[in-house]
Amino acid sequence: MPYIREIVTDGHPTLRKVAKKVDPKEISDPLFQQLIDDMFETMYAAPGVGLAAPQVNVSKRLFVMDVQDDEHQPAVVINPKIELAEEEIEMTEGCLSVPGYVGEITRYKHVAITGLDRHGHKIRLEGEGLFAQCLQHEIDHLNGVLYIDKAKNIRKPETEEEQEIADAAAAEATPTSPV
Ligand code: GNR
Ligand code: NI
Repeated sequence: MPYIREIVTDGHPTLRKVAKKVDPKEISDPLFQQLIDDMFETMYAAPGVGLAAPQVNVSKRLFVMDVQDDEHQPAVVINPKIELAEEEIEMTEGCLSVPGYVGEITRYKHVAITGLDRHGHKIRLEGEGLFAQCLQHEIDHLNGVLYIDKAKNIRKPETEEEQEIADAAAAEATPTSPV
């Protein structure tokens, strides 16, 4: 049975490590499958739209994601690689490992990544908006990077929408208009 794992927060050394590539032979291991199930359970309980393994103190290159829109299904991505990144925009962001804060960060609007699914099969994911933002956020975690390293105007949330992002709830992040 899946269980909710503890999410570590800023200051924990695992969040600052470059996570190790997963050996494809490990994917079929029941303990690895359990990790994936537990990561989904933990992400939904938080609630969050994504969760990277280092956030549950496992320094391996995988994350789970569910942005809960009509276009994208829940996904686990192992050993992700960014294949395409287009058009920089500023977005409001939060993180389960930095609870209670939001900030403005420059992200690519449109990205595509490849990686392996839970069966070890190659997958490719592509999208925009929160989906693209979340992919970049989770890959940053695998490289020991937190959004607060790159963001500006890190603050306690001031609006209900910012509050939802700070809670890392599944709030559609709004691009800040340059006008
Ligand atoms: O749940 C989350 N919401 C979110 C909102 C805006 C930008 C990024 C995110 S990711 C976050 C979950 C998390 O911390 N994943 O690592
Ligand atoms: Ni995060």
